Amino acid sequence: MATGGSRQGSLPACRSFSFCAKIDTRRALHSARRGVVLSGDNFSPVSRSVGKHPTGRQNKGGTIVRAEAPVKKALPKSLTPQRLVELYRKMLLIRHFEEQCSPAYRQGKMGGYMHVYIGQEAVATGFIAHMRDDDYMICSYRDHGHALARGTDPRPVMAELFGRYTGVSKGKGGSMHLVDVQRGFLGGYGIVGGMVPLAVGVGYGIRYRGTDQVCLCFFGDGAMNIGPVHEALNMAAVYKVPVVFICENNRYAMATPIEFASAVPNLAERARQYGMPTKQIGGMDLLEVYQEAEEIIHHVRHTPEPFFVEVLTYRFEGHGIADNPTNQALYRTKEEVEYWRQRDPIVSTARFLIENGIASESELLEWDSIAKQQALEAVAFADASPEPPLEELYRDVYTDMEVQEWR
Ligand SMILES: Cc1ncc(C[n+]2csc(CCOP(=O)(O)OP(=O)(O)O)c2C)c(N)n1
Repeated sequence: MATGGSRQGSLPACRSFSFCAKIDTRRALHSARRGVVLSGDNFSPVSRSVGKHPTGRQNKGGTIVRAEAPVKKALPKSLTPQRLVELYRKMLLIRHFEEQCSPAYRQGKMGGYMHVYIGQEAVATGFIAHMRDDDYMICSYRDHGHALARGTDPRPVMAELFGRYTGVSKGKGGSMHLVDVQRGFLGGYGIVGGMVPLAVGVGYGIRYRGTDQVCLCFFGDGAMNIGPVHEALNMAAVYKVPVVFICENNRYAMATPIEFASAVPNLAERARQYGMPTKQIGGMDLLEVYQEAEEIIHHVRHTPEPFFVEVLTYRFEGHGIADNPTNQALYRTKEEVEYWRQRDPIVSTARFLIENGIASESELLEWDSIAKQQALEAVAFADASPEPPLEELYRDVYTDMEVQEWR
């Protein structure tokens, strides 16, 4: 892999940070030249208040306490430079894919609703990197990143968003119901917390068969106020199922800051009461997520027992496609969003690659344009794909399962 060879001439006249906000690779290169520090200190408080809750609580944005040491900046032992590049390119693909989603939705190409994962890419990428081919995963409606991180082809993913027959769920699921059973991706789910009891069932199945597979279960902080999630966590610990519960705490459930909805906003602390190991980790730095995920998944695979990990992250966009900037201003400030944008996982990984001589500026730009091209191809594929035929309407509604012997 080439190192150092910069391609100054190909960079835009990128004078202001905001100009570069959407073009992450360029933003990273720009900030690298300016010497801006974009990582470390992930979770220091954001010291302002936005809204006031009827209970009198204020959204101070800063009550989350980091339990762990700040970002590690060395390459984890098990992570080769080549593998890091692969993961970086995965994050780029997720980002570019989702940047194509909002305009497509606004052009009326997608039905239903749509939530993007922009800002949280390091979480899915860092955890899924440790999945074996025969492992399982399941997640919420913010599922595009998880599918792409698992290696699902972006074209059928986009086609699913467009409601086309070539989509991963034959166009019948849409954005919130991606699935790729061949890769052990058991689906995105629109019911908040709904995937958690299902993951316990999957974990129980693994225990029953006696294999050393694991199931990764991704859900948001809002799910921690859903009753069945707590029943499921309790059962998981009682039955010692090999499930990693990954709570992606992006601080908001729609427009509700976590402090308004959770009496104990430290969710790892809450989950600790279920008698399983828990940990709170940073979710904006790919290297940190990767390293922590490796240890956690290894533990669950070999112990086996469940593990609850709260990953502190942030979504840069609104809750969903209808959550516009005017609405967002009611519950969070531009400064808060900018604070987290400064910790953009794509930007900090790009800087790591450059500063450690793993990639050159021209390589970063090339990978960026390849990822964008893949996203555009996915849109073109979806556009050109047929709609499901009418007779598909009732197919797959109930399974045509043959009764087989168990085990
Ligand atoms: C059981 C249930 N209650 C309410 C809703 C409406 N709803 C959709 S998303 C959402 C917020 C969930 O927030 P969180 O779990 O933190 O996930 P995030 O959107 O932050 O990823 C709510 C309340 C729902 N889909 N399901």
